[in-house]
Amino acid sequence: MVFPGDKVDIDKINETYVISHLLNRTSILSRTKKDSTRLNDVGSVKNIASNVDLAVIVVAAKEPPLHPKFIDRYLMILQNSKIPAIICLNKCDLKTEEDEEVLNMYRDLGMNVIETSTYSNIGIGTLKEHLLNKQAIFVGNSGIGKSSLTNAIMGDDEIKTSHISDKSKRGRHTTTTSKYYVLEDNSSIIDTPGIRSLDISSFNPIEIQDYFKEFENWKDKCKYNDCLHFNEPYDSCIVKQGVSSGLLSVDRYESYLRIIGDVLCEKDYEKILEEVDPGLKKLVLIRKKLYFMRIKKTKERYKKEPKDYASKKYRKFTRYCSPTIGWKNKN
Ligand SMILES: Nc1nc2c(ncn2[C@@H]2O[C@H](COP(=O)(O)OP(=O)(O)OP(=O)(O)O)[C@@H](O)[C@H]2O)c(=O)[nH]1
Ligand SMILES: [Mg+2]
Ligand SMILES: [Zn+2]
Repeated sequence: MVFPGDKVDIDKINETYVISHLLNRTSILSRTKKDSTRLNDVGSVKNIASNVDLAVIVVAAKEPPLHPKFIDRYLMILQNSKIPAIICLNKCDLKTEEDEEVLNMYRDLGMNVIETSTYSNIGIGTLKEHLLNKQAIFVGNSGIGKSSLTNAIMGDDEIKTSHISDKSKRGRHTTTTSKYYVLEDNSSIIDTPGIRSLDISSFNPIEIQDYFKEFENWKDKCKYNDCLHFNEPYDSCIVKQGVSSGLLSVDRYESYLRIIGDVLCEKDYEKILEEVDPGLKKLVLIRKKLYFMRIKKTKERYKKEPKDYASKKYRKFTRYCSPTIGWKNKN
């Protein structure tokens, strides 16, 4: 089977091009079993793209509010597949101070973070520069503007985009299959459908902390070398002490606990949180409360303001280019 980004040899037989040979892949990005989308393919392993040089993890300001939990699973999967990643905050026209805090945390971790707005035409040139001579992929939840960004970069307005579902603010899965677009200068973009939750249950619990770079200088000082930094005695765990003292981010720690909950299959996040020391748990819950207050504020704003974006009509067709077939219009 071929996937977006595959490189192939083709033969021309009677005016028809056929794939004669699939070249070796340098990388393959897959979603594993339990990832859920609306598309009912839960339970299957699905390859998303091949030979990806750069993944752009697209997140959006405000809808819903930005939280590391939307980024960290992607970072784990990409790092595991050895695919370099950058973070792109789209809808920066809606950016709040809290969003800026989250972004700065990733900047401090050495990540490349850019900000874009397809509405205000901000950062599109910068994003385009990152894509130069790369086979790039846009990944992220539904409704955050991956297709809108692809439109903006391609300089046309033909890719189907949609408005956020009013009730859930979750987006509606407008893009249903990955599509490959060729830019000039040996560059290309693979626009992917939004994934609601990424399955990371195949990761080993003790490995999770390796994806939390800021834990690096702390974790070796924990008393137990298999410390998972949640239900071990507080005195023995330097990571937990780091979070309590404000030197490590509570939001990232919360994201870490969620991932640990997923990986230790029998436990969910709530159960994990029950086992965390009361003081630390309180700290996490306060942040969570603040997060939900921001969601409430966003919802109220949507009630008050006219939904100009809702009137946007669905585009009639999408145009895509397959590396093997060429340009095609699709109804
Ligand atoms: N405020 C604001 N809204 C934007 C921006 N870019 C896109 N949107 C809106 O966000 C909504 C979702 O955009 P899409 O491009 O369809 O999102 P997507 O990530 O491709 O969604 P899926 O295909 O479902 O994964 C649309 O209503 C866009 O108009 C932006 O820069 N600012
Ligand atoms: Mg889309
Ligand atoms: Zn520890």
